[in-house]
Order: sequence, then structure tokens, then C-alpha cells
Amino acid sequence: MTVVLKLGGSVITEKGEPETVDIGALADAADAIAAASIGDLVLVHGGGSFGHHHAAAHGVSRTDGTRDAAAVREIHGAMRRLNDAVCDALVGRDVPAVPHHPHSAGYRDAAGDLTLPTDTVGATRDEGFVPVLHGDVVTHVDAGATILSGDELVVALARGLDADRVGVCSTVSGVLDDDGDVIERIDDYADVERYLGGSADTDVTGGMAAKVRALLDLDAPASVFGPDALGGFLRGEGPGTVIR
Ligand code: IP8
Repeated sequence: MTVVLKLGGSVITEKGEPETVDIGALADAADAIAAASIGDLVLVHGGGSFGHHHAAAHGVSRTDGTRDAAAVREIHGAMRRLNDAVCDALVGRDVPAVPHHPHSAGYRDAAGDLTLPTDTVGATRDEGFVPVLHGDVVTHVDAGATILSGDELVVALARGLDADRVGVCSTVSGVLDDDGDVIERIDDYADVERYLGGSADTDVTGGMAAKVRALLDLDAPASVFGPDALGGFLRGEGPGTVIR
């Protein structure tokens, strides 16, 4: 059974402080992953205070590209540093985590559609490793390079690897309605559109609305949940909001 799990960038970093890992939160997440010892796990993490600050500083988003190689290297370099921190935390707990950098693997066509071959990730998984991917900056035909969100990666990986379950660990305990209550299940974006604003912090990829839209595209059931529910998700529970 393949599980694709995204750790939100806001969960594992101090989102208001440039390039700052939330050491306690990352340790908690790594503990939960180590304790679950899932066989076929593929991890993705978001940008948090690493990717988003650099992307915003250079005016790069999912649609606004750059042809400045220095900007591409800054954004990608920051994401590699966060990826190192995530892999270090996991390897320190005997999880066989290895990096996989989307910048070198995928690209967008002129319409913005992503090509991301997943056979390398699958082979890495099949050899007993836990591939750890991350939101990144990727080549975008006719636009230079644009931001690829972890949510898009989750969708591409879930499809390409025929995932059985998808989890998105966010800072909130699920998708919330106007009263702050968790919406237990979402089948149709139109039913929840009125509740979904953008992210309050610097987030160039669209916050919860983009997450929900991307997850609705999947065949596999997806759960959006908070950090406290990560262990439960990895044990097979469906915490937070189930999207399918
Ligand atoms: O936090 C964005 O990934 P996300 C990655 O999953 C960058 O949207 C480079 C900003």
C-alpha cells in the first residue's frame, strides 16, 4: 500500500521568519513517521518560510515566471536546505529518507501543465527508501521558471504511483467552515468555495483553496488534518476532512 503524505511548510517551519525550521514541530512529525514504520511511504513537504519568501521577493508564482537564473537558484537552494533538514530529522530516527528534487525532474508546458515522471520515485520506494520531495521552482515553457507547489506534487505522485491513501498535514485540523468547525467530507468544490480564503502568510501557491481543488482531482481518498492527527492518519485513520 502506497501512502503519499505532505507535510505542510507552515507545519515544519516558522512561516513568518525567513528560513527558520520549527524544530519541535519537525521532530514531532518525524517521531510520528518513525513510529508508524509504513512500508511504502512517499513524502512531500511544502515551502514554508524557505521557498515562499524567496519566491515572493522575486515575484515568482505558479503563473508568473522568471528568467533570472540567480532567482531560480535562490528559491531552489532554500528548498534544498529545508529538504536536508527534513531528511536529517527522519534519518536520525532510522527512517530511510532520501531527497528527490523536482526542479531536475519535471517541467511545465506552455499551458502550465506539469510533466513529472514518477518512475524514479517509484523505483526508490521499491528499494525500501522513503523519497522526500518538495515544492520547488521548475522550468515553464515560454515563462522561464515558475513555482511548483507540494500540492501539485501530491497529485502527480498519487496518480503516477497509484497511491492508496493521501494525507496532507496542515496547521489547521482540516478544512474549516465559517464557524471554525471541521468539514468532515468534501465531494464538490462548489459546496465549500465560500469558506476558502487565501493563506494569511506569504504563500505564492494559493493556500487551502488550491489544496482542496488539487485533492478533488484524485482517485485515492485524501485527508487534510492537523499535526496532532498525523500519527492517527499513519495508523490508517481518516482524521480531519476527507476529500474525494
Ligand atoms: O508550500 C511551494 O510549495 P507549497 C514551494 O507546497 C515554493 O505551496 C518553492 C515556494
